[in-house]
Amino acid sequence: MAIYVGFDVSTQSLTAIAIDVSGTRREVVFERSLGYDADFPAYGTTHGVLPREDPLVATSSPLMWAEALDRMMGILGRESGLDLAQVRAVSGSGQQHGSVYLNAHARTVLAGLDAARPLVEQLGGVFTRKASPIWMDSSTARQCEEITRALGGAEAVSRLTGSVAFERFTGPQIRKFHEYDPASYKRTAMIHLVSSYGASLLAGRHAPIDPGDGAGMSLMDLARRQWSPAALAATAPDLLGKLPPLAESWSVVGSLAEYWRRRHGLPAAKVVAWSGDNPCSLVGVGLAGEGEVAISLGTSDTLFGTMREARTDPTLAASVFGAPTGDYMALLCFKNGSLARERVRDAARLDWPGFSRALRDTRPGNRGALMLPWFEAEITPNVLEPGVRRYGGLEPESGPANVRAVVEGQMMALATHSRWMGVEVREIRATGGAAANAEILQVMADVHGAPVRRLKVGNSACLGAALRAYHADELSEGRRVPWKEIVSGFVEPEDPPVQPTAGLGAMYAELTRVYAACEAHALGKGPEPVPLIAAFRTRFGT
Ligand code: XUL
Repeated sequence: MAIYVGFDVSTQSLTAIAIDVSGTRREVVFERSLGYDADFPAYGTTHGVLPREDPLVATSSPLMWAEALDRMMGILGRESGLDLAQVRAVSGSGQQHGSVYLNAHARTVLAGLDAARPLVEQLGGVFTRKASPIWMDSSTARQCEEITRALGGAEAVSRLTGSVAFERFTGPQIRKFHEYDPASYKRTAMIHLVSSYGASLLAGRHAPIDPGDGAGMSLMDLARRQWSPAALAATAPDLLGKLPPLAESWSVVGSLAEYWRRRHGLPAAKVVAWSGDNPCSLVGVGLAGEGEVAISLGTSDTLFGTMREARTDPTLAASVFGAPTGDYMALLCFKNGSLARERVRDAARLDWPGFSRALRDTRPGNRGALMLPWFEAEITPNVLEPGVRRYGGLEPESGPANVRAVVEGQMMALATHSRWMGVEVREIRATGGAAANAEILQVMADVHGAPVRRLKVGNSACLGAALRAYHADELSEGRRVPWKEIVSGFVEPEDPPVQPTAGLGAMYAELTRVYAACEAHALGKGPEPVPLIAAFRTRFGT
């Protein structure tokens, strides 16, 4: 019997999944989530974000993440019913880009954690910055410009690091920190990502960053998988000495620190390097090759797929990260995911069944009524001034039409911005909370003209982390198990797939063109789309 545990420190919750891979048995034997807002109310978060005045700023609490990890370990140790002695390795996934700032004292504290006292009581003095900027932050536009200029322009940054310097990426955030609080920056001995911070807590020592998450910092040379001296110099002084080393995603960082063994009864299992949530999801959805893409409908909506080589997006919207398999992955991130669907649902005074009903009762194509759902500043495309844009006569009061407009808009944005990958989408694997909604998946299948398969395990990032622990454990014992075999039995899609509705292909192809024109207009890059919408209505009926 061999048990592997994956953790996921995500935006709104911390999840743990344990898998059992004994012989032919392949089973998820434990799954549990703790929501920050409800389970850790003392931190005062809303959807996992600390109170804020500036809507462009988004931070969370690294102490809260540690407390959540400690509580989850307690649950694993006392309530899970697992045979803990069989836990061979653990790994994790972290919301990407978020950063944790530690002083020189942290090294000693991590190495000497006292099992008699809760983790949070011991970590109080290790942070040089109490609030961690997270991926929802868009407050670093100026820093992005400065870094971009220093590195020779947006195309150059994209070629070097895999993405342009996005506001949420860690490098621009570090530059801002250095600018606003140089004294605290100076006292910072180590800057971790959420992922490497999680691994460090588990191993009781500073853990490395993997190329999956490292690529989301605007600091890593993507092709070489090394810190880029030019990018470091363009960001902040003395940065190299404050970063953990980069190490392959399957590196064994150490074993579970004594704290976890004594306090919660866990064994000396291997701690495998953590990675970002999207790289972990790539494994957790079992993506085998080019042509298969996954869409994750979570707090953010993301679309991602594997690439053998490090191609970058000529339109500069997408990011390319190292994949934890050693390949590369392309990713598109839309900040207005579940939060936008919730806002529309609330405005229409519906519950989720009512939201689904509205999708069933409205007509595909929405009679040319379109929404650019930018409730929050958007990442794809880059929109710093939030505000929903409506076209084709859609009004905020239009009720069910807004429901169809938000979902169709999201799906068309995914289709438009992933075109550069040149991948003919044969199948979509759907994951994340909103993938439970069959009506949303139907719109996904219709807009993309491809079958959609929902995966049995909703939290693909967390499952991916557990599978990575399994893979790394085997590798460290000298067994190179192919990825197909690692994921088999865990990532089987639920049957039957959601098939695209016959006869809608031409309509959605046209509507997606209209949507792209609306987007260009809203960004001040294109003419009024009114004639296009009129032509669409003439051709496809009103
Ligand atoms: C990806 C991104 C988000 C976060 C949180 O670039 O910003 O998907 O990883 O899920």
